[in-house]
Amino acid sequence: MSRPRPPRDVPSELSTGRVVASHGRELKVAGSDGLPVACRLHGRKLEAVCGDEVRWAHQPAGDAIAIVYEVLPRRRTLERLNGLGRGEPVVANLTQLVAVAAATPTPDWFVVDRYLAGAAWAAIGAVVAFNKCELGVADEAAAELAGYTALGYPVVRCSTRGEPGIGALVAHLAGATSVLVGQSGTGKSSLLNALAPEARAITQEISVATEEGRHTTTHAALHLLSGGGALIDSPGVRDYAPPLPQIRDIGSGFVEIASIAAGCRFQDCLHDAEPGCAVRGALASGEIRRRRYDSYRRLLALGRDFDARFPERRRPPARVR
Ligand SMILES: Nc1nc2c(ncn2[C@@H]2O[C@H](COP(=O)(O)OP(=O)(O)OP(=O)(O)O)[C@@H](O)[C@H]2O)c(=O)[nH]1
Ligand SMILES: [Mg+2]
Ligand SMILES: [Zn+2]
Repeated sequence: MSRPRPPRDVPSELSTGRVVASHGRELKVAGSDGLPVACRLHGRKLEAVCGDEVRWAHQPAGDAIAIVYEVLPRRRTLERLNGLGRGEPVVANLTQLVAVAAATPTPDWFVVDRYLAGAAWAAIGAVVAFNKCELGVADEAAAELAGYTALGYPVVRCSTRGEPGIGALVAHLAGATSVLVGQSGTGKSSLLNALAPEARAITQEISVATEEGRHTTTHAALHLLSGGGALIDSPGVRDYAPPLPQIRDIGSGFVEIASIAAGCRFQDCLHDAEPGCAVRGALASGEIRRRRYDSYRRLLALGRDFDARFPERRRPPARVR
């Protein structure tokens, strides 16, 4: 899709800024002085998400709402898969994604895997954070975290209420533009408040009845960190899927599968039921973790389902520009 051209009636002097909050057509844009300005998107074709760089100007009549005329090209964008099988931007111009799980609610590691795969496909760095550690870390969670460490992902244990604190997370955020993602109620907004106290993000106890978060955060918001870098808080999810590549490339979102796949008998092996599959061999020997392989198989099934429903997905996308 081509980027909409700037409209004709644009003021000659535009400022450049970054979207720090987006509510549909209404945005908050921080300029070079860091102060947020209330803005509205010009024209229906423009779309902006938190983290976007935009060009904007005050209205001549002195209207309190300024106008965003242009959204600059995005670099690394976190996207989610929409119902039509396409990617929809969630936050733009990131360097790093922090997948947050916690002692409570019960972690859904498949969600973590899908964020990590999505980060890999979008060339965004990824960190796994395990919050509420002052409550203790169950054996199952400790095994999953050790699994991510073995794959080379930085794993950070943290707590906003006690030991081990947030120091290890601070070290990973310095200088980066990061987004906190994960299930509702894992403490993303609480971590943001601990890291950038002026953020004053709303937080809420998880439900006693369902032991799930209450989906307290409804819009992504960006805050500057005193140690340099920026942190974006995002709404918690029940589930997440990134836009999927062609199904033969889904294994590239799983580092252990990608590194072993070269040993498969067939170059286009999907590590499903093919003979001579090195990945399934590694699964049998315990070199690849069963839960991660299951995670891969779930994404493969999702890819096949989308291929059946949207045949155009099977063709590599036409090159734009
Ligand atoms: N025990 C414990 N509770 C925490 C910790 N961090 C946050 N919480 C609590 O967990 C609950 C959920 O925290 P939030 O920060 O609202 O969670 P969230 O991930 O932003 O949730 P959504 O916005 O719904 O995605 C709140 O009651 C927090 O006080 C922690 O380190 N330990
Ligand atoms: Mg929140
Ligand atoms: Zn294979």
